[in-house]
Amino acid sequence: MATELKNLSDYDTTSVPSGKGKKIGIVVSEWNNHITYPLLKGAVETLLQHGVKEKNIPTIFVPGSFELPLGAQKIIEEVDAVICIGCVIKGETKHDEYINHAVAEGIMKLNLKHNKPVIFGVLTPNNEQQAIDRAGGKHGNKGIEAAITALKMLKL
Ligand code: DLZ
Repeated sequence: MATELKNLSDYDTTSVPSGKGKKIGIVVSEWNNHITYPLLKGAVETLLQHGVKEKNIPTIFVPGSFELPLGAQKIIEEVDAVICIGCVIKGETKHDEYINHAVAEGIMKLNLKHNKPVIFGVLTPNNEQQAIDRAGGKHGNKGIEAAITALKMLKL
């Protein structure tokens, strides 16, 4: 998982399956939206670039990352895949651990229950700078990677 000095969003566009005809929903956490909105932008631009039509990218907003699984559950029936976008920055207490574990488990359960890709596009940084680095900074944009993951999983 070492990502130091690597821009994770550099990828070979020809290796990504087309999203033509696919409907991919996005659920975005409003908490830390200076981070989550750039992630959303990265995800949407990538889906469009790979053939998903704008009208086929329904996007909904939830208050915080904890609400991402329920948000995803609300739209999962109407789409082929869901991308969940959030950012939980470590603080003085263990709140981040509780949120991250709950969200990861909630998202995984949705994957298996609905047999559809539900992508964990949630940053779990130790500090603000690590978040910025992954939302269009020196480590790329995790929203782009979440979109690519969705397209690859739809191809399985
Ligand atoms: C409460 C809270 C805190 C302290 N930190 C974050 C965070 O860093 N990132 C995030 O997405 N959400 C945070 N939240 C909000 C929770 O996700 C949730 O919205 C509230 O606990 C209400 O359920």
